[in-house]
Amino acid sequence: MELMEKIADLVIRGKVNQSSAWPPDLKGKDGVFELVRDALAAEVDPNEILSKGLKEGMEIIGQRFSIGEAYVPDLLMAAKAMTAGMDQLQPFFESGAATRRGVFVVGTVLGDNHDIGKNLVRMMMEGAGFEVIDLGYNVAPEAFLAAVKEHPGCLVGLSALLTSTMINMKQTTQMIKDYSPDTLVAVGGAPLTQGFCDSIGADIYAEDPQKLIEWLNEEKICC
Ligand code: B12
Repeated sequence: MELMEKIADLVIRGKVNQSSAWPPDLKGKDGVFELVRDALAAEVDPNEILSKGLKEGMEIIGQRFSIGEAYVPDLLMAAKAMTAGMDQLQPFFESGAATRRGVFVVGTVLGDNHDIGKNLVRMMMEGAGFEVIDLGYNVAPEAFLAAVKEHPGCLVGLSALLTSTMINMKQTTQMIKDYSPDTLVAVGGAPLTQGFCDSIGADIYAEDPQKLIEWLNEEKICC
C-alpha cells in the first residue's frame, strides 16, 4: 500500500499514534502521527499529505457516516487521527507552503447550547481542507457578522437543534447577506428542512457534513 493510502486508511480506522489502543488489532503499530511525520521527513509535499492522505480518509468515513455504515464515535476517532496529522502540517500552512481550501466560519445560533453536531461539522470541514473558525455555541448574529467581516470570502455554517431558537438563523443569515450577499450560508441541525433553509434565504441545507462537502465539490466552491 502506498504511504498516502496508508494514511487515509489509518484516518478511517481512527488510529491516532503508536500508543493509542484503538483499534485493538493495530495495537503498538504506527498511527497517523508517525506516518505523517515520516512522510514529511521524506519531503513529501504537505499538500499531497493533506489531499491524498488526511482529506481522502475523512471523505471516505464521511460517506460511510452519511449512508449509516459508520457512526458518531467512528467520525470522532477519525477526526482525532486526522488532527494528529494536521497538527504537523500547521507550520506549512503558516508559511504558505501548504494551502487551505478556504475559511469556514461555524457556530450554533443564539439561544442554543447544543454543539455535538456542530463539532462534527467543524472536524469534517477541517478534514476537507478548510481553515475553520469555530465561534462555539449560543452565538449572536453580530458575532457571525464580525467573523464574516474579518474573513472576507469565507463560507458560513449555522447549526441549530432547538425549534424554539432556530429562527435566530434567519436574523443571522439576513445580517450576513445584507453585508455581503455573495457569502454562502449553509444551515444544518436535526429540526431543519430544505423548506426552512429556503424561507430564511440561506444557500444550502445539508443533513450531515458530508452532504455539505459533496455540494461544495459539485458546485466547485473553494476547490
Ligand atoms: C445531547 C443533547 C443535549 C445536551 C447538549 C450537549 C451538547 N454539548 O451539545 C444537553 C443535555 C446540554 C441538552 C440540553 C437541552 N436540550 Co437537548 N438534546 C440532546 C440530544 C439527546 C442529542 C443531540 C445531539 O447531539 N445529536 C447528535 C448530533 C451528532 O446530531 P445533530 O446535532 O443533529 O448534528 C448532525 C446533523 O444535524 C448535522 N448538522 C448539525 N449542525 C449542522 C450545521 C451545518 C452547517 C451542517 C451542514 C450540518 C449540521 O450534522 C451532524 C452530523 O450528522 C437531543 C435528542 C436527540 N436524540 O437528538 C436533545 C434535544 C435536541 N434537546 C432538546 C431540548 C428541549 C433541550 C433543552 C431545552 C432541555 C431543557 N429543558 O433544558 C436544553 C437546551 C439548552 C439550550 N439552551 O440549548 C430537544 C429539542 C426539542 C425541540 N424540538 O426543540 C431534543 C430534540 C430532545 C427532545 N426529544 O425533546 N441537550
